[in-house]
Amino acid sequence: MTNAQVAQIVDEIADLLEIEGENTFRVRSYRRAAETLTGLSDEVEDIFEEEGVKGLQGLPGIGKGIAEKLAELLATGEMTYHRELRDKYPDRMLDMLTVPGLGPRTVALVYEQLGIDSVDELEEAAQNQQLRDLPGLGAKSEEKILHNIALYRQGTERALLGDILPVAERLIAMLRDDPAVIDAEVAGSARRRKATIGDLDLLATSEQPAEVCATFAQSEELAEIIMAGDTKVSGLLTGGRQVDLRVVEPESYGAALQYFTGSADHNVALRERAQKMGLTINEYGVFKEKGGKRGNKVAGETEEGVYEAVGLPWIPPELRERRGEIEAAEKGQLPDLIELEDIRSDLHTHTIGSDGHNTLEEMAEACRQRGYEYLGITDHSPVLIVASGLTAEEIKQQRQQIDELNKRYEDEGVKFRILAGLEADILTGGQVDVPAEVFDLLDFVLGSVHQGFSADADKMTGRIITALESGKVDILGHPTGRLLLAREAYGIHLDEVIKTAGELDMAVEINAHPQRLDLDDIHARFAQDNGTLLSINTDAHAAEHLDFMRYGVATARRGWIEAPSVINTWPLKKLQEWLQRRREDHQ
Ligand code: DGT
Ligand code: CA
Ligand code: CA
Ligand code: ZN
Repeated sequence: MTNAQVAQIVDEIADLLEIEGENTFRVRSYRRAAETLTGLSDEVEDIFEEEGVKGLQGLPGIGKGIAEKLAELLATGEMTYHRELRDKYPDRMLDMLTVPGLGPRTVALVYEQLGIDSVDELEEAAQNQQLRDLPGLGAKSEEKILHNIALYRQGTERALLGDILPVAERLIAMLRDDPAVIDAEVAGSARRRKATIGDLDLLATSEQPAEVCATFAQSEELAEIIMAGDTKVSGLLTGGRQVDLRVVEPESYGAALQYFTGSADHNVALRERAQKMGLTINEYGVFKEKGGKRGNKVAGETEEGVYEAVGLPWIPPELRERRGEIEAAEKGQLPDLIELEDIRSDLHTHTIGSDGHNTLEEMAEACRQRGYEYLGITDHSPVLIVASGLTAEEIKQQRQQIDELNKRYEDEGVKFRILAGLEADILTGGQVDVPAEVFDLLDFVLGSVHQGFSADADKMTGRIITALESGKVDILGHPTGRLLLAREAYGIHLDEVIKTAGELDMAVEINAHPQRLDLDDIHARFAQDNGTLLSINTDAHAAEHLDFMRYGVATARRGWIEAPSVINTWPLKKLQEWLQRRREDHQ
């Protein structure tokens, strides 16, 4: 258990006691304990392991009673006292406490006076003006509660990386513009480029932290301030997502960046390694232990220095998930990760020919602006009428248009080409929706499933493998059909599909659309380990969607992917040879 998790349980006890109307002294003792745990630089788990209950009792604000309860929690993963308190109230009542600005006293009040035990009921009561007559509340508070419930609703789920990262980068640019700021970085899961983000963590370094915090708290990007201190500001973005800014001194900036980038699991592993070397590592720096006491600081200013102090090269944030990165770093075997600059084309794009917003020429122009060497157009196939799939006749026309444009590029000496592709539906029987008379006209086919999602995993797997074995598909598009935060992946034996694709020398897509990121990092890594080729594509339905490429590359990096595994990092000639070979093999 992380300190944060333990602290959260202790804080919840304080909430529950307050709801119960316990005396403020007891409530405060739990709050203090939670604060101590949150601010602790060592792991409470480690302290308990090494020094037992005594070690816990030695922490500021933690007496015998709380220490014993913590010991039970750390030893068994559960705390009887907490569970018994929790069992007295429905879970949804505790949800009420996560509404911004709603504290235990108000929750207890509406529960006792009106029997309200959920956010829904509270909202209804506020709308019906039933709260204004309660002691200490008024018409203003009803309005505020309704406003905060709206924020709570928007902010409950995780957010897409694609929605958060642009905001994060704006905030970082704003911080760097502040003359009091020396440097600033995104931290947490956003820096690790996880597909979804719980809350946004930002870090800045300055000699005047309080000034930086005050300026930041006034920013228009923040819809609400939860907490504004001298070294930390917590607030809500418009949309309700929480953002935490921490401001540290330059001498511990690297250590803080390392610590707050996480993941918590990676940090635990790094700390264990440090311990074996007689070092202590926390958000302030790396320290030599002297006779059990913390001694000299050996690193902290830079992140590189922190890793160097424990005998490791710097590890890219995307790898920090405790998936073998520390062992690889130790052996000098970190992957040479793919970068956005390695991408030479996008092989899954749409035009106004089917359901896209831009013309062929506009898409090509946008790709040229992004420095690409070629572009694959993949409008939908005939069967997908809802997305205006192309008829065989329209496919022929598009081929002609592409030839004309390519001719023009050639005449003008422009080093850019368009490939005629098709996003062919994989039908419920595993047939690939490519009209026979146009198959030879196409440079490549991307096969995707768009219907029959409810089939069981065996059926879906069989259907996709039949399609792959037909030899008509070169790239398997968005292999699981997942829509992050909206739709689960369909049932599929993905490892089997990836292996089959590998055996057939096909590529499997990492769809870069922020709502898909499909394959995910784990399966992308499985593909590469298995020798199966990948293709990172945006599925752009408009020119600006081409910028989603960065999220696909981020997912690939989280999956340890190196550029040669990804076919659209290859020069056009190499890609064409690969496609040619595939055609010949299947004749
Ligand atoms: P999220 O917000 O759920 O998308 O994921 P993170 O990774 O951003 O997690 P968050 O915001 O709770 O914490 C940010 C980083 O701070 C986390 O990646 C590692 C570090 N951290 C937070 N609490 C603890 C803790 O109790 N122990 C350790 N070792 N690290 C922690
Ligand atoms: Ca976070
Ligand atoms: Ca956080
Ligand atoms: Zn598509």
